Amino acid sequence: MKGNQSIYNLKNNGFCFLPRIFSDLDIQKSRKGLWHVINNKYETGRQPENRFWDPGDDPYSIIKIDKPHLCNQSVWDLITNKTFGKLLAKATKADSIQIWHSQVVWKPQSKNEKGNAGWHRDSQYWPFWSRRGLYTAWIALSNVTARSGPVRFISGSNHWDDIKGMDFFNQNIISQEKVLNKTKKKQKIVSAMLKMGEASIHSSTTYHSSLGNEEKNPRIGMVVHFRTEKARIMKIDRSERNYLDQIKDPTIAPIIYKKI
Ligand SMILES: O=C(O)CCC(=O)C(=O)O
Repeated sequence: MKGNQSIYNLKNNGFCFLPRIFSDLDIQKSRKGLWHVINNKYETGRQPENRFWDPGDDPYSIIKIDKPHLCNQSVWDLITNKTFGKLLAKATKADSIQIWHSQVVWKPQSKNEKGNAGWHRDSQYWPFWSRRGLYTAWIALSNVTARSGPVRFISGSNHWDDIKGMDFFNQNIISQEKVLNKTKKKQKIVSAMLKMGEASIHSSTTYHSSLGNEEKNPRIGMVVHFRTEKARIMKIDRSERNYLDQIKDPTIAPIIYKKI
């Protein structure tokens, strides 16, 4: 990802790339940890928040599990890495970084549309958060190539109005792109081809998606949703309030950087 590190920035493009942060050992341990979580083995005794795939389900389909960092120490250690926290703070010009959510998106070799993640912006799923101060870091736990279904960002889409019909869970990307092309004539799409241990960051309003993995080896992303001190809680109902109460618990929502 070398040359690209300085080309893109969060403010103008809505995404940026970080240099390699994690060691081979970090990667190996967290890949193993995530594989355990995928297979219902929860080393810490804690369950993930949500599972969208279970053993026995289609082995060619995208595997998404929410908050795997609760279930496995190596996954927890990966995302709470101090250097990672510092780099997130530097990229977002923030004084504090709190992880409030995570997911593993593990993409085995895909068949049909089953490996697709539809176009969306993360903020559409988070009505309880302001759009400001909310970001996602995507850590590559495998080498991500053009053929393995990289995350693709639309440059500058962080400044767009909402577009109806976009959704992570809609795997019919062709139909979504018809809508996108009608709404926005010009789009610059940038694929995040990351080496193992590198990461990207995107803002909560950046449109992104990914296509299937045409390679034999899985494409593995550890997705870290974080907030800075600029994030605000919106007017919310009781169930959303209960959900967000988790941010008061450092064993669920660790603060990984604080300026001193
Ligand atoms: O890993 C993917 O393909 C999609 C990830 C995603 O939607 C995200 O990082 O917000």
